[in-house]
Amino acid sequence: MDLLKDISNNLQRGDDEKVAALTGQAIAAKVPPKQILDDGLIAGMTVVGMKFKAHDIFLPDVLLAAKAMYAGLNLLKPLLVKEDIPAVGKVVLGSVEGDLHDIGKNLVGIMLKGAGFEIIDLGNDVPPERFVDAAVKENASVIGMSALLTTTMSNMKKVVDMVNERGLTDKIKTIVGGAPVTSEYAGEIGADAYAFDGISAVDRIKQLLGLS
Ligand code: B12
Repeated sequence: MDLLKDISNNLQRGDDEKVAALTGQAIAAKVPPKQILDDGLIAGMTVVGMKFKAHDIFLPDVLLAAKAMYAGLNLLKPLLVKEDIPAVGKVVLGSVEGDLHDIGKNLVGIMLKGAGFEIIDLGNDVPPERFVDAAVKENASVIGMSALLTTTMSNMKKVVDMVNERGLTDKIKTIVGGAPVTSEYAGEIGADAYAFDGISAVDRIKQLLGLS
């Protein structure tokens, strides 16, 4: 669809105003929010990632693209999150220490909220003990960790180890995700689950909590 291609192209150009306007148009035209997200915003960000990797564009371009992504995401958020659903469980969510990438983590939070979970979002660059302390304080049953850098992935293990050391494994389950993370890696560090994206995160967490 042309409109979604326009969203993707303008996101790649980092034009947040255009992305917001086009996302608004797509919503008004009743394009399903998930399609706007996948075929417009995420499609655009995928190209940005490839161009950045190939050194065709540079960090400031990626920052502008991220700003444009949020301009669209903020409009989609209320449509992806259904209000007034009784909470089915509490999830503490954050990007691990050293990692400032938060778009994927926020998307996972939106999907989980949409499925009725209560989200305690700790933001990005979250030290291991903050994850565990917050989960205990909030009586959360799941800690979700995001990492986009191969250099920060190992901080996920610190959280998993801390949950073990404090004897919390019966109460708190861990799930990991982010572009460089795999289910093999999750197994290696002893995390309870891995999910590829927000939708599968909902399924995996429901399984972990025995809700499905
Ligand atoms: C946008 C972006 C940035 C933005 C981030 C803005 C923001 N607010 O998030 C900025 C410009 C700040 C940035 C900075 C840097 N970046 Co950057 N960035 C990207 C880029 C292009 C897109 C990431 C993104 O948002 N994708 C879209 C979202 C929707 O996808 P996602 O994050 O993967 O999330 C999905 C899944 O992974 C999953 N998921 C994510 N989290 C979680 C959590 C759980 C619990 C679960 C279950 C699932 C899950 O679900 C999400 C939804 O589907 C990637 C390229 C790429 N291919 O990933 C590079 C990339 C991640 N960055 C990279 C690099 C190198 C950097 C910098 C070091 C650059 C520099 N020289 O300074 C810095 C590091 C800053 C830091 N300390 O974190 C490299 C990492 C390479 C590596 N092997 O480690 C990448 C891969 C680019 C590349 N190919 O070289 N970056």
